Amino acid sequence: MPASETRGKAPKLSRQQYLDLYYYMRLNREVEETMTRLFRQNKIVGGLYASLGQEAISVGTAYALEKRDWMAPMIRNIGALLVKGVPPRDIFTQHMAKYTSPTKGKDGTSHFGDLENLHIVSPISMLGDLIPVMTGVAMAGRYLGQKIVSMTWIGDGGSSTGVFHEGLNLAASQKAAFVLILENNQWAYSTPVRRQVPLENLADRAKAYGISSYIVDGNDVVAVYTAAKEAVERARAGEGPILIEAKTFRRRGHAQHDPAEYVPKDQRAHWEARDPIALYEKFLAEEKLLDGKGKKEMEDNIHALLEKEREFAENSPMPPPETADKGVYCTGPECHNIQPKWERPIDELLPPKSCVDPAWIVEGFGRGGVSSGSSAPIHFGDVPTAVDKKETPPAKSGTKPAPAKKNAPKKSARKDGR
Ligand SMILES: Cc1ncc(C[n+]2csc(CCOP(=O)(O)OP(=O)(O)O)c2C)c(N)n1
Ligand SMILES: [Mg+2]
Repeated sequence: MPASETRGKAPKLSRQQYLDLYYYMRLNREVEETMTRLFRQNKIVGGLYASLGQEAISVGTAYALEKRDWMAPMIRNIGALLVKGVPPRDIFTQHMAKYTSPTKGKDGTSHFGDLENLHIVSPISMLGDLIPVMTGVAMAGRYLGQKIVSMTWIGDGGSSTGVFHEGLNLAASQKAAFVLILENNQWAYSTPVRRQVPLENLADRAKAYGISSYIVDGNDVVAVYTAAKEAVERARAGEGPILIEAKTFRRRGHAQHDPAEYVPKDQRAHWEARDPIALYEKFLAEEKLLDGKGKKEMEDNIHALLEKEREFAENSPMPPPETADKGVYCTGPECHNIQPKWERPIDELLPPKSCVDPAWIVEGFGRGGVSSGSSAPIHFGDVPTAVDKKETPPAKSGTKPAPAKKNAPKKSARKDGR
């Protein structure tokens, strides 16, 4: 049995939901194709990162969120921005550093958010840093009495940063309603995943924090959505954070400048034959959810929308020079005026109510018990172990008793006598 749970129930999506997933994957791909053309025309100011072949992850996971929920996308999550309601023109103007962009031309990539309406926290370039930030968002939501879930994404490479572990530990110990999507696209820049982490499944990282995890086929949008929906609802119900490893492949280089010639040809061929949009089109046709006419209509709508949005972006002005030093640092209410949205009485948090029922004791803490999955041999100097007591410790529900006797190191094992 792998460390992660397999997803249980069969998906129950309406026809419209199936079509929405298709629409957003197509929109995601077409937005990026439009930006590739703009990049080649030298109209994109910063780097351009592609999520070609990973659209099912951005779309399927973000589609599991409700309007009230919060997310923080990474560079390959344009699909998640679109699902949450960001218009394509914001993505174009932002990458072209136009004055009409969400950051008024201050940034050339996807470093923008919308705290007021869409509940999007701006990406941060430092890999992993969004994990504690979004944990904090989930904790704040609970404090205010909102029933929100927060979500962010991380790559296989980013899952080896220190802050990934610090953040996930914080989320686990706080039981934050937080869902982390680990996009294992096999490469971090030019480093293959197997050369940077000695794990078969990166979902196993969840074991270290005693949290649940899932592994999904990241090229199957229905599988991604189903796992994400289940995780979001479990987190909302108070089960704590959940990690989802979505296995996929980065079909382009790290960014436009990288031809990715280091990728083995057979690996590329394997994944190109598993294009998430082509796979989903086959599914939709087999299930009679979309015919040729419906597909053509959707394509025409997407092309018409993107034509309009691209024209808007191209015709927008660059920022006036005198605005260069404005809006760089938050200066308070004239920058943004965000007030906490209390959804429970503030009284609950004030003494004496807030401190009537402290819970200081965590069951099993400090006794060396295992937290999830397989067991480590217990060898605590100051606590009598099963070996000392010559008995097997009682199993916690869902965990096996520690095989202490067999695996415990022998006291006289060291030849140097230490
Ligand atoms: C803490 C930190 N270290 C290094 C970088 C530089 N950097 C940006 S993206 C990247 C590779 C990330 O690989 P992965 O996490 O697998 O995501 P992918 O690009 O595959 O989506 C690196 C090393 C960074 N932004 N932050
Ligand atoms: Mg990667």
